[in-house]
Amino acid sequence: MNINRRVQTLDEFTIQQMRDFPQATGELAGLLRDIGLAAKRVNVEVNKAGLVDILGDAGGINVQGEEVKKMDIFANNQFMGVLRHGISCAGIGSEELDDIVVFNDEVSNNSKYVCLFDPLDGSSNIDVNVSIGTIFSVFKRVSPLGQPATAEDFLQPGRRQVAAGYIIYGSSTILVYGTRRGVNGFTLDPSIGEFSLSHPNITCPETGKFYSVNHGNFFQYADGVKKYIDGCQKKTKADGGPYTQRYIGSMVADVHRNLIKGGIFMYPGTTDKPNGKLRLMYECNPFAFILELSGGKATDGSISILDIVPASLHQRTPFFAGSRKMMDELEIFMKPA
Ligand code: P6P
Repeated sequence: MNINRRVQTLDEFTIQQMRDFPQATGELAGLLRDIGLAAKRVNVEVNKAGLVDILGDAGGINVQGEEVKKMDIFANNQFMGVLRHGISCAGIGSEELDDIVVFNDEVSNNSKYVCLFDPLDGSSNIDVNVSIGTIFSVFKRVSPLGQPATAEDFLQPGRRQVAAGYIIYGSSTILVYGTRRGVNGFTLDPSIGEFSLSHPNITCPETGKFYSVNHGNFFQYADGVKKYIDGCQKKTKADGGPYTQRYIGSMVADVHRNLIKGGIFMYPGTTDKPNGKLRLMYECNPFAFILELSGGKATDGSISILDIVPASLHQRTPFFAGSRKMMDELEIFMKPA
């Protein structure tokens, strides 16, 4: 066995991408490396969260009306700090911040991109050692360079993302991101402290056997959703089943499993929350971008997530995403009668 298998680090991979595309300025590559650096710093704290006073509630309530965990704040500050002091990002939007933060210094105002993120998704799982994650979305600015970034730079339809991805802090720590050139996954190698290419050219299987949904809300779902879930439970070997219901309650972990193995993830609207729970700009858009790039699909139940024109930074949307054939079957059930 070749124990010296040449594995590209994230830095080497992004630099190779620049060599392959000489017209690239390197700003996007730099931004992705900045995100990798912040992720390594968050990973250190997540991995020892039980040992330091960083568990539990920070005492605040965020704009979502959710208890803010100390780790949420720490993660938010790591990503915001690295991006503010980099040379590629003019400002950020975050689940943890009521409004966008425009960096407004000479270098940042000349940066081409803005970034949105959920710094620590699934944070309710922090105290019980369930995988959690960071989700990020990158847009090219529409406002003039040299000026501070504006709200319009952020409120763009997801189809205009230039990059998007996530980090899972789990049994291993993996960073997955997609650009128009494809989706690639990098596993953090503790022996060298670098994200190393482990999942080149990720493609979402066209079908699968996992369906992910919170059954506790079943009776609040629309009839088409209930009929589809009912159908999932009745699948036999003859029609591609039997299916398995897997729902971790951590979007990053659930969607990542379905991306790799095939499956469908659903967070439908309910009678209590007609727009569902998940946020469009920094949860649904990034995953929709990655799924469409890798051959999967993501909708709000009627249109592609990527075609939703955002009205506000923290707006929510129903979210259905995964293997194309499973999504196509769901759409048959959801078609208006
Ligand atoms: P529920 C975590 O709080 C989160 O935002 C996602 O990571 C996860 O998929 C979802 O909420 C779980 O929500 O209502 O099923 O507990």
